[in-house]
Amino acid sequence: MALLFKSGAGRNEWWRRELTRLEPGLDLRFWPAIGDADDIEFALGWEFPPGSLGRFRNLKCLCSIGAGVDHVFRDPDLPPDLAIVRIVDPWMTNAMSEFVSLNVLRFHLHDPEYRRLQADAIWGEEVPSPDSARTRVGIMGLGVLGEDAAAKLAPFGFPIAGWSRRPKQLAQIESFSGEAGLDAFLGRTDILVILLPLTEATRGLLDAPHLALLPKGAFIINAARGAIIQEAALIEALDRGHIAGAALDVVAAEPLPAAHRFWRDPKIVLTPHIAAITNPSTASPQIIDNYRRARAGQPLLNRVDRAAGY
Ligand code: NDP
Ligand code: OXD
Repeated sequence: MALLFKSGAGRNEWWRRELTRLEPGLDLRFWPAIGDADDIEFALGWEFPPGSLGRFRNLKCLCSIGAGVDHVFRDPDLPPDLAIVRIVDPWMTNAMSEFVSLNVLRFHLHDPEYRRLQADAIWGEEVPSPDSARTRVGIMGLGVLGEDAAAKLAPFGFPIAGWSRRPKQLAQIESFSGEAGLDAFLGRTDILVILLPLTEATRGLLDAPHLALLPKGAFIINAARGAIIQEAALIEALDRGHIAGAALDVVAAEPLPAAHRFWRDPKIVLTPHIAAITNPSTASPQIIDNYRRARAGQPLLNRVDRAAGY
């Protein structure tokens, strides 16, 4: 049984070290050096070319090398019965919560305004004191990442709400859910954190009418997928000051083209999709666990719900 690996992230040797340390006899094949396609029973990776997985007749499981699986569902010829799993790793979850906390605190503490004052060499300008009890944080997506970010932000004293597909009961977090809860959730949110998967239901969800529901002067942090926000609507909302600023770790077209206006917009803080990068050292144990489970026909960990798309 061979494990086929494909990733463009340039960490192949690190992955080889970790995976073979845990499974010394592992027959590890690096895309595109596949060998006999019938040997491949487990695939681990990012963006296998559409249609390519159908040729592996003995493939039992596809593991996304990240938490997101939208790249998997872009393949219209994905074998219909293929089991799909994803990475759920406390190390990665903590990294995301650090990223979210950095940016929530950045906006809450008026950092964009202080940067502007610094650029103009102005000392002592009066900026209102921040009060965490009055900065309402709203987290779209209360899954593995959203729930952890909410729990880590709560001790600062922010009123925190979350929006998910199904209602939740979480200590200190107000729960909104489904289409019925979306408008009220946005209307009470000063700092919006996006931690949703990209699915048919969430693509383009944050359009002009939904952005207009946020209070004037709201901030947005998108660490999920760029295509969840309609970028033209975001630019328009930033230009007229309805949205005061955005921290974007993800954009609709990655890598962001050099001519894109996001690079130069002073209201945007950009990072290149690094909020929570999969760590081969901490992620490999669950991958090898799933590889063994797939071989033994046992239930897999971190299984993706194909009907829901995440
Ligand atoms: P989970 O699957 O654990 O959580 C997803 C959450 O989104 C759930 O709360 C789910 O609701 C909610 N949700 C899904 N669809 C809808 C919908 N239509 N309406 C309302 N709520 C919805 O995912 P993770 O927390 O592990 O990851 C979230 C995303 O973060 C990933 O899909 C990936 O795209 C992105 N990501 C980005 C990284 C980066 O470096 N920038 C790194 C890792 C992940 P419910 O609870 O009811 O199911
Ligand atoms: C992921 C990502 O989904 O890196 O893990 O975006």
